[in-house]
Amino acid sequence: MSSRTPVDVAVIEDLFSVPASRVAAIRALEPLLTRGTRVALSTHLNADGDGCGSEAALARLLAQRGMHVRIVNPTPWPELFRFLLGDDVEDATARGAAALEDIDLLLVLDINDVRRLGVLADTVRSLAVPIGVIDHHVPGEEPVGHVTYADTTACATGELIFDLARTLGLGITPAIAESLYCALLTDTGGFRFSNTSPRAHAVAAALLAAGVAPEAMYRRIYAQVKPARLHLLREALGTLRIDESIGLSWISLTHEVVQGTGATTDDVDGLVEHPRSVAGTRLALLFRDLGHGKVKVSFRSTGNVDAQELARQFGGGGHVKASGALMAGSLADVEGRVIDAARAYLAALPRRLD
Ligand SMILES: [Mn+2]
Repeated sequence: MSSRTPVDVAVIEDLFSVPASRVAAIRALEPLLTRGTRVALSTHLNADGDGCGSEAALARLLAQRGMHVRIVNPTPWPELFRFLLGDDVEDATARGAAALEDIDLLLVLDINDVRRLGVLADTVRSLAVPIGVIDHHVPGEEPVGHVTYADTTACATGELIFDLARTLGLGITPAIAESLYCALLTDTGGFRFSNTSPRAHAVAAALLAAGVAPEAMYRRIYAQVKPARLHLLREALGTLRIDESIGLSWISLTHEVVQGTGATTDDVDGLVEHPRSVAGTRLALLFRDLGHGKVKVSFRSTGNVDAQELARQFGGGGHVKASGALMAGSLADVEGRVIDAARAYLAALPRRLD
């Protein structure tokens, strides 16, 4: 785009209208959304902010049409997104597949692969009622729906739910707006990822106009760090070593530190992103002493550095940019061996950061 070419105002205004292909898909789904219908909403294993937000919003929208709605997920509703469920939304997840027995319709959100429905998959495969899918992913190996309303250009499934509400003339209440904002906010990484389209912001603008308080949403979703995680981070950063000459950064955690801070494995897992974020780093390492003569090593790389190739030297593996290995020995011993190998590997590799 040339910096001297002005943007057509009509293009900007178009951002607020529902794309024609979506209107057609919504009209195909509409005959299933009738008064008195018992509908279950489901989403993938370990529902994320988009899955939960889309369900919480759609449950309320379909209730406006006089439908009887329940949520039936393969795994429990995450505590982080509990605030999206009010007294007006029924979560029947605890009843398992039995909660699907008497439904007239199933709507699957934010996935199109029956295998990602986990414990519900077999029941869903044998359901005799219509199944609709609302999703923004490329379909998986075992697509599930009879009627599909999908668009991979949508930043989140929540954007598609918003368009459904607009097309069917349903009201965006403050609770619905919050749920959809949660969907957009989390799936775009706080409006930072490449799916942060102009329309993502247009829909977010409409949701703010409908009453969402952005700071409150930020605090509820992102300002939820447990003190143990920060204590662990302080200890971890105290061990940070950086070799700028070859682009290698690493941190090490003793068994005592992890135990002493009360941190969980989840807390430890993301720590390697800190050495990885150091400017000029090509390879980041995290050493974690498990306390029984074993050390877990995480390898994270950028550019042309193959973390997997290095991890394989130590009996590990994974992906090109993210790998791991479980090694026998003391922390100091394992650290020495891996750092030596990493230095040799990086020294032989031309520098390319992209
Ligand atoms: Mn999504």
